[in-house]
Amino acid sequence: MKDVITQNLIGGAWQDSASGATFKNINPARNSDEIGSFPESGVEDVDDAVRAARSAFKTWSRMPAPARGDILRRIGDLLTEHKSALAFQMTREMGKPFFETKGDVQEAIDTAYYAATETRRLFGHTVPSELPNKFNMSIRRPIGVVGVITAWNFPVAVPTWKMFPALAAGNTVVFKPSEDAPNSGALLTKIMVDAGLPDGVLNLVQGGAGAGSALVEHPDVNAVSFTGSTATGSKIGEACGRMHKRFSLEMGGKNPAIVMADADLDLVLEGLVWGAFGTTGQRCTATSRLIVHEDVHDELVSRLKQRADALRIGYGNEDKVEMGPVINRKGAEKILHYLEIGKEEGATVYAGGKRATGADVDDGWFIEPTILTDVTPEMRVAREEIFGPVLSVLKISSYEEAIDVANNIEYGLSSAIYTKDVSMAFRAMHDIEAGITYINGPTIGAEAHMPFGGVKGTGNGHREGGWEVFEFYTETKTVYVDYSGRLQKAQIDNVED
Ligand code: UN1
Repeated sequence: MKDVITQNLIGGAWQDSASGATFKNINPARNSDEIGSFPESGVEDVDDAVRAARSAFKTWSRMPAPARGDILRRIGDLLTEHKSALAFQMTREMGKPFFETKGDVQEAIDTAYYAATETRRLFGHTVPSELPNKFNMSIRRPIGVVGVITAWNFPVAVPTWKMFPALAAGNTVVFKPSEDAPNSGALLTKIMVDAGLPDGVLNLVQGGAGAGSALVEHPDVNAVSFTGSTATGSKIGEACGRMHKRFSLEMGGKNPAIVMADADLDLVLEGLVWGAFGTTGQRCTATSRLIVHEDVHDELVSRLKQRADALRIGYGNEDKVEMGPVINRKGAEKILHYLEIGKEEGATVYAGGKRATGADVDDGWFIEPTILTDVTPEMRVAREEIFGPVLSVLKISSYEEAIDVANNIEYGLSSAIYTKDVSMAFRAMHDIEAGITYINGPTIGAEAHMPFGGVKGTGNGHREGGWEVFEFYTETKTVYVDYSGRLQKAQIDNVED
């Protein structure tokens, strides 16, 4: 496997942007380590990529779905072969520790094998007709060319959540990775084409907002799947709505972990450290609110502080590092700004709270694992997504209050409740407004074969992952076969007035 690929892939040819423009990407843990200069693509590049995808669609969509599944299986095999080398480059590019980027690749492997098996299902329905000698069924058709726009925090897994089911269903793809993870996207693309995807079935265009909006606005792109910020998602939704395109949005979260007084605090502690500070808190599923019963509040936050203070921060490709940097200067500044807002609102910085310093971290964007206590439900730090290692702690005194506080936000992606009370756990499964609820586990850790997505401001009603994502990537075709040999009029011939 190559270490770095700095070109677009259009119709099977690796190439620079038409204008020759590039953007630089650096290692967030070692800013002096420049990864490369990648094509800053524009309308012309996107147009070429969409044209290639459209022309490949003719044969790809007609290939038997299980034959497409065979290629997906080979992609899974190649990802397995290159797991460590790919993970190393991902950590270098976006910062999370090597053990986490290996998990990211594993999620892609699981998604590949799962999508391969779905190519042997892609179920439709057969149902009785209201008329004699007539057969009714629905089948699934691919949509056409799909635009895939993704974030940097899961630079391999999340693109595959979109591309693998899209390809399995017979669509072709134009993929625009995040500007902060272009190399991971390019290496993934190379593995996918090496596994046998025909030219034009998958096209890669690197770039920022310009490339993204060219893709969304292209009249020959039939569907767009996006993971990223709420602001960008809203713009994409507006454009797609105007152009009658199908679109799937995965956006922000402010995920609560509710801890009731009867919870196993040792288990809670492990779950909070992983949920709040894993991936440096930069998951859309990260635990960003701890909603804790007053009886166990003090003990829990003090034990949590000890664990947060002891986390080993550094460059994720080095041994024993537990938490990496945040993605870039802008990300770090946003987090620090929110800490100022929190203090002004009356929250207490109970642990962390500033940029980390030291020989090991001075050349990167590192923020200390931070715990804010005395947070109340109306504060901005309790309601807005910070996307960093910051946990806001809210104290409650009953289950009902916990649910009210948990639901008092515009988002609804993931959630958790820790309790030994079975009835309370089952009530919470229904009461928490979120697409995902974990019982006695952290808010992170979705599995590839389960539906993934959020309610309220997090998304627009679609699910990724699992079987439900195939609904998004297919159109239903209804087919009637009349073998009576005569004209039969539905709603008329079978009704006597
Ligand atoms: C994301 O942050 O966009 O459930 C995805 C999880 C991961 C996926 C996160 N498997 O935390």
